[in-house]
Amino acid sequence: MKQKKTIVSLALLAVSILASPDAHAHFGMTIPTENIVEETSREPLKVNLMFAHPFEGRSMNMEKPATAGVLHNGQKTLLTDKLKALDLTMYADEKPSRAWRAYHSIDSPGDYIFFMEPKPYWEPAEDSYIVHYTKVIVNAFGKEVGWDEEVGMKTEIVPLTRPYGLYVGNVFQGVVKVDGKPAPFTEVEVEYFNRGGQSKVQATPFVTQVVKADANGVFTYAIPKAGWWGFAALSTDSRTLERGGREKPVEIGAVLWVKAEDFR
Ligand SMILES: [Cu+2]
Repeated sequence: MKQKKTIVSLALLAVSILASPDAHAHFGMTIPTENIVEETSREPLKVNLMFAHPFEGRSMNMEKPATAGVLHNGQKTLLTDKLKALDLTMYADEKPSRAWRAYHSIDSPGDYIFFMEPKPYWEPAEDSYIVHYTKVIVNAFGKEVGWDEEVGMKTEIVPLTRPYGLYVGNVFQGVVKVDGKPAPFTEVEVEYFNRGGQSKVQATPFVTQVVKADANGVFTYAIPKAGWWGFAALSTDSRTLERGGREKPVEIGAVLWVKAEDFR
């Protein structure tokens, strides 16, 4: 009897190990070279567009995004056609994966919201497609206007906390929206961009922090460490996509990246 139990738990362990490498916590990523611009530069700002497991240090090959763009002073500029393909190694010992880079001149004051809609990514471990509508906000020349505007994506996190100039320990809040309406009780996964793999965890649950939005779609998280943090609010799309003659679900994520710095 005891032996049977051991066999069963070993089998479960094997299943969880097999399933784990790609079962959790994918994040669309939009990481700019800087998120606060105070001086004019001749060089355009670079924004890397990626698809990865930000803490564990594995990135996926990403097809060219369906849409990439920037919202500034109420005006949307599409950058899709000008994206440059990159083979990026984000973590130590990793094979390079296909990522994309957007370039945009930061030449007038106010906030710039960079956003992307990737093409659906097939994830066999979840028997599902994944589409992460991802964005990041860059502040320019001291004018703090625009960060709480909506891009109007299928699903989107609208920040309630100003998403730049954040100290470590600050509480961050945002509203999760789907089709422009608050999405109550949505699960939000939170991950640190563990570039270079410097940070280690005590146990698996530390990799991806999980909070849920409240009845108004508002989630809250206190940022514990300096660096880039991603929030991914996950829902299931009402549409399905066909694969091999079968209809498959589509996980839609509203992803927002913010950067925190130490108080000095
Ligand atoms: Cu993956």
